[in-house]
Amino acid sequence: MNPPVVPVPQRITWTATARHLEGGVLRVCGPSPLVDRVADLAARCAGVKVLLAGPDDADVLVDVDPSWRPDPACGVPAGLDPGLGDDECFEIDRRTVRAATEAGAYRALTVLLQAVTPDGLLLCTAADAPALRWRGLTLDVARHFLTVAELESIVDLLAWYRLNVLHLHLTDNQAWRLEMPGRPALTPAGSGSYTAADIAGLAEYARRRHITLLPEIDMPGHVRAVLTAYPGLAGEQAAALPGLGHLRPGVPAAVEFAEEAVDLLCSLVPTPYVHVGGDEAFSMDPREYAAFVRLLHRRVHANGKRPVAWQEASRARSFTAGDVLQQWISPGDAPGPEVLDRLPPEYAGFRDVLAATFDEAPQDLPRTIADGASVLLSPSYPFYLDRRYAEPSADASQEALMSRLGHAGYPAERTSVLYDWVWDDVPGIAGAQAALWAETIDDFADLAALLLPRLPVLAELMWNRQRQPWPRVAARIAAHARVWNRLGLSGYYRSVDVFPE
Ligand code: TNX
Repeated sequence: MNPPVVPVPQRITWTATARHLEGGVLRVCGPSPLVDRVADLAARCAGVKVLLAGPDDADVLVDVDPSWRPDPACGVPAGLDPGLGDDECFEIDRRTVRAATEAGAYRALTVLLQAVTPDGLLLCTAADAPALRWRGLTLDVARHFLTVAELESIVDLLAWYRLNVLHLHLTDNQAWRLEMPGRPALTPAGSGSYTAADIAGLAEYARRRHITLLPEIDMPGHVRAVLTAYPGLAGEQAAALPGLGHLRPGVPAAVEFAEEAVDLLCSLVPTPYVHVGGDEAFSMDPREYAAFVRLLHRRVHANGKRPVAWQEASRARSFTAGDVLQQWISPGDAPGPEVLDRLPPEYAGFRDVLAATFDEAPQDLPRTIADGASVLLSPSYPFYLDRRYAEPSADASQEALMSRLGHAGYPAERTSVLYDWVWDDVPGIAGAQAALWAETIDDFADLAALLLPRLPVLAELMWNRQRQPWPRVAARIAAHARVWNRLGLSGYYRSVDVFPE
């Protein structure tokens, strides 16, 4: 049997029986706030009705018992306790769910929702724990704005796949999406932006699904939108750096702006983490870069929060215990001489900075771990979702998509091959995170085509280190197309790896 549960639990045995569900309704006996939250997800993702029930008429009994202990055979989840590391372990014994926390019971109930069929609830015994504690998705809402309703659908999708972090990349060269008091030029009316209340509301929507919202303001590079809105922040560099530009530690107005931005960021969410960017400051002197990262980290710490930052930020040596570095450079990413010797004019003076970004990459992870911080794995291979599919679509009308969508610099890859990736099991890993960059995305259908069907494959890698034969994985994932349709993601790529003709 291969019921469509994704990620597949580490240990699971299906019994050959299903429990008939009266009127198609799943009746759950458990803490009522928990059952309400599961009912919301069930309605939105699957159109399944979940009702709170007493022990006598329940289909499923939930036992949240703090003294319950997970099956050691599932291993101890790797990663720091990030305030999202609530114990997510659980066991299922036919109609009974046991966990030490509501988070664990919620994950178990999402497994059961995926086991509801027209014949009823498929019964199993299962013991499960995530391989990695932090399992996330980075979404680039700077290059392509998403409405709050669209973001809520993405949060539902993450919950469906037992992921637990949504990272919003809110600012970049092309746009700044977060309204900032006293800085109206950053978010002109009609351009698509979020208020602090939008972000707080989304964080609460996510919290109800045991998902942490991680907002990012990217500095000191990737700030063209800021320098265009407030040219005074550029100091002397503006004219010299068309198209690039960064915030400099020696420009008091720039430092003041950065501190305002960090304070705002820290006020947005109740959880411990905020992301302060730090990637690809290619036009910056490395010492100025390090000084700026240090002041960002200091400001986050002063707000009582923990910084997350992109890989190069490791070089500033200001990460402390509990902070998180997001790796992004994959060994294949370093530009060769054919690229470095033919840089576009605005990069011409920065060949060395650019080359060093990649040459120094192998030291970043060990250094961060030695500094006591943790590493979030987002190497572009396999985690960047703006990589083209190497396999065709079963739907001829999607043929043109792969000439338009995805980053031209990354080799295309088959979905089935991405599944084989494994990580080095070194201490200091916080977890892993997929990333959907949006330079090539025009609408929600484009987004769906890059996100699906790959996200569930990556979610499975993060939760479960075991590998099944690909056809079994594909069959489980293919059964979810109706969930994607319900969430407005009907533009998913009809990859022949997942939907064989
Ligand atoms: C690199 S990885 C970026 C993004 C781009 C992405 C395209 C990283 C931290 N920065 O600005 O959107 O590549 O794949």
